[in-house]
Amino acid sequence: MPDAMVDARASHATSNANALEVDVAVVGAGFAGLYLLHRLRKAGFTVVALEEADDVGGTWYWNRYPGARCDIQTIDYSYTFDPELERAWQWSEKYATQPEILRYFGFVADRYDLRRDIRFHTKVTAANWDQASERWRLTTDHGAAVSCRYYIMATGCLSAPKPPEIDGVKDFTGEVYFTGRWPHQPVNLAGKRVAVIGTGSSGIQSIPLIAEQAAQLTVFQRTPNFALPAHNGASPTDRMALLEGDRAGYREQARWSLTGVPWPQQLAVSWQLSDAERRERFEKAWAAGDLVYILTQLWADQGVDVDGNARVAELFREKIRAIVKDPETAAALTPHDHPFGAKRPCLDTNYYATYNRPNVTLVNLRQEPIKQITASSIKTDKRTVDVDVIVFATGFDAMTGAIMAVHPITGRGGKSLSEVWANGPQSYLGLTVAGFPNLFMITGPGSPSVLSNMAVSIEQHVDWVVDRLIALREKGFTTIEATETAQAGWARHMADCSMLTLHRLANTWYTGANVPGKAQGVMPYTGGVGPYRSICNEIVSGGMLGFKLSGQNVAEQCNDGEVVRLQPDVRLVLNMLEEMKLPPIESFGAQGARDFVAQFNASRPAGRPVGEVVDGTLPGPDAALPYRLYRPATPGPHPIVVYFHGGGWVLGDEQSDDPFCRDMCRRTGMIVVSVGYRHAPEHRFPTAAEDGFAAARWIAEHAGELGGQGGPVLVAGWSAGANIAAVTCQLARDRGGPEIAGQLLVCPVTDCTFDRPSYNENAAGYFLTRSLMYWFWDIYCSPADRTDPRASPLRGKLKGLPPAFVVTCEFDPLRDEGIAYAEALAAAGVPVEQLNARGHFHSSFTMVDVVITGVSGRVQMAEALRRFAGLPPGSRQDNEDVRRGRTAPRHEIDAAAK
Ligand code: NA7
Repeated sequence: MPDAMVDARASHATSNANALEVDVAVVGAGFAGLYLLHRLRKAGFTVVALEEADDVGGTWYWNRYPGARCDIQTIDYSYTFDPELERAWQWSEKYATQPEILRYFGFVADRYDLRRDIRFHTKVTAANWDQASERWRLTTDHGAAVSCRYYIMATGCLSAPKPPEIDGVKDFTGEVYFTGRWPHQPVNLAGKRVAVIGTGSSGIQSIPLIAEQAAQLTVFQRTPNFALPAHNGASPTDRMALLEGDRAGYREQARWSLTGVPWPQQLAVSWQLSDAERRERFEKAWAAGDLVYILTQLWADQGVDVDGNARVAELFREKIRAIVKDPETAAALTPHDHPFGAKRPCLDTNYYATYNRPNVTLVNLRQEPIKQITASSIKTDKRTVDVDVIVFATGFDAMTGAIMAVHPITGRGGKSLSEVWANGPQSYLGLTVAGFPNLFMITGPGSPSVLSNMAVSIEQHVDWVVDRLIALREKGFTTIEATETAQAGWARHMADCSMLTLHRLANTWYTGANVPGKAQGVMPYTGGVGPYRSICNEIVSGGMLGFKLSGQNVAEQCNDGEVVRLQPDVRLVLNMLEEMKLPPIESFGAQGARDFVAQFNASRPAGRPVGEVVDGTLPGPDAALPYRLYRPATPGPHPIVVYFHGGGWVLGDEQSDDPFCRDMCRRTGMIVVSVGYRHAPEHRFPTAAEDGFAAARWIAEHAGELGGQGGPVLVAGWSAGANIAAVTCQLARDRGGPEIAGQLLVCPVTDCTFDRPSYNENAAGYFLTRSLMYWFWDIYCSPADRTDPRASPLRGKLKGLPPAFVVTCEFDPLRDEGIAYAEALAAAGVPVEQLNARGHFHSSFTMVDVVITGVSGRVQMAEALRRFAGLPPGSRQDNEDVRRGRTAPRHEIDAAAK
């Protein structure tokens, strides 16, 4: 009888038995399951936990391979819900071993008397939602079925081991071990020929210890990994002092941090530091032996920018080359195919040095893949390695494996979770799935989970779920289910977040790439632990946004909607500004507002290096105007972009958009000349417009002297600067030049009316407010002048203008007048492309290296400028950005094409 049929009969048998009725069933008795049990019981729910193993511990029960340790400092990898528990348990080492961690879970289980509600040796074989009774029915391979109101998967992210996927495994007659299912009895490898397949954390932790025992160790490596020496020992005194000095404060900081470990956010960017400074920081991190530290504390751009990351990766590679004596082995061990941190880096003890031992050989599977495993050997394209033992350290079907693959889960209408997740996991918050009422996942795909200190993320999820169940009970609700709208919104937010970090650039178990045939995509939430927590809290304070709640005796409640519509980094910026509780900028007066902007700009990341920056003056209509010229590092002459800064015709100067000008200079490979036009109230309309036009004409006429190409120039601007750029194009057409090849208008002011919807929808809360715009207009221009096309270019003649690229942002009062201008240009026969940037605000694109999700828009702007100048598409990196979907959708207006 085939296995599947045996399984089916077994399930059928248990499902007919009398079911155990509980409020909540929890699957798993690991870190999450134990805490769930404790909290649920305390809250008065009846609970059973079902656990396949014969004791508590979850992943720490199974992963008993030599060298298994935690790789987050153990003081951080602990329960924090009970200060008494914290005082009662002392870790013996900075990174505890698996036996010590398992003892800890035993200690916790005893302390709260948890075992009495855990059914061990019990595998759930199926879970079905019964709509009539509004309960889940679980069948198991041991004991009665379970009927529960709520079903909580506390199954862990890395608990379903991946099959070896290598031909002939079953033919091998020697000993076979899996790191993720290591025997409980001692394994004696002394004097044996051992093969280890896999060099992730498990391989890297176990290889040095196996090498000490085995006669001969052959390591089969598919992808080299970055491994940092743990420097294990006692917990570092500085971290202990921080924790013990203010335990509650330390824990709270962890909860609101990005990773779940309290380290400050780095502000210095890599290009601001000298080689020596970078090296010093790296050496300090190497000596600290802390993954979270080295992943976050070197420089601000290390995890978000390819160049900033490459600087870390290269220093790492130097270390590997210095430790490993054989250059060929060193080269094979050196990772080149992924950014540092995009694949889970490892923490090791003597890993690289192990390859200097005479009994250790590395086989590089990239050069000689395994062809077959025979009764006594592993054969590659180039050699046959005879072995007595094979250790598979080949990892897990991560994140979704334990939830989806282990047993069928059938939700409302008979829909199975594996169907719903066929193209990748869909969830709301990584906690719930639409169509699966009353089902929760602890640290499921879509939550920070494996990209965080799991201890913090588990506690946050458990607390959130149990608090919700209590609230539901109080209000008489018996079902809770995510809506499709909320879930689709979360998928969009997840996709936006995945643009923040470099995880999407590597093929890893984070993306499902390690399992053949698995859908690909970044599965954990990359927006950070603290931001995630605040979103979960917002959902509650927003009346359970995105959830449908129902109960027999209460009216159904559904507060449908998307929880985050802003880009994740825009949300952070706006939250930060809100916390600052600034008075309205207009209340400062013109000079006060200028001082504020200067101070604000001083605290932003410095713009990136360009070939040369030159300050100068040019003759304006009746006064000299300052300018700042940004020259690319490439040989000239280059086309010239005349740039006008933002600031409502009142604020800013030729330097105030410095990072954006540098970014455009680098991406376009063109000279950018930022013009210091005169401001109101000292110089009211039409001074700024006339200065802008005069500057463009002078720059075009003196292109050669500036090192630029002769011929047409381009114009660009942001906000009021985009207004000046648009006006300049109209004046240049009407006044006989200069010739302009194209205009880039970023969030332009184009009209003096305030009745378009975006003015009301985004009147406040997005930094540029409606009242600030009123103030700018009042200072710049009297009502009588406002309809002049030099103030409101939308009211001018648009025929015959240069091609345009118009950028508008969703959460900007100026959005609709920008769109109106693009549409009017198109209607007038001007070739125009439009970028409607979803989730962005007025300042998104000029906040370079702060609003990282703005990169796609900036890539498109630079490409548009290059097209206008007749240049081929830009750098490979930029094209790569576009190819990898880093760019927001753009649409060309039909009329323009004609
Ligand atoms: P990982 O990190 O997934 O490592 C598995 C390793 O096994 C990795 O080097 C894989 O190479 C390799 N592998 C997987 N399948 C094969 C086949 N078929 N042939 C050759 N090599 C293979 O799992 P770990 O158990 O080490 O660690 C899991 C997590 O636990 C870890 O990240 C920590 O969070 C704790 P690949 O890189 O896929 O090319």
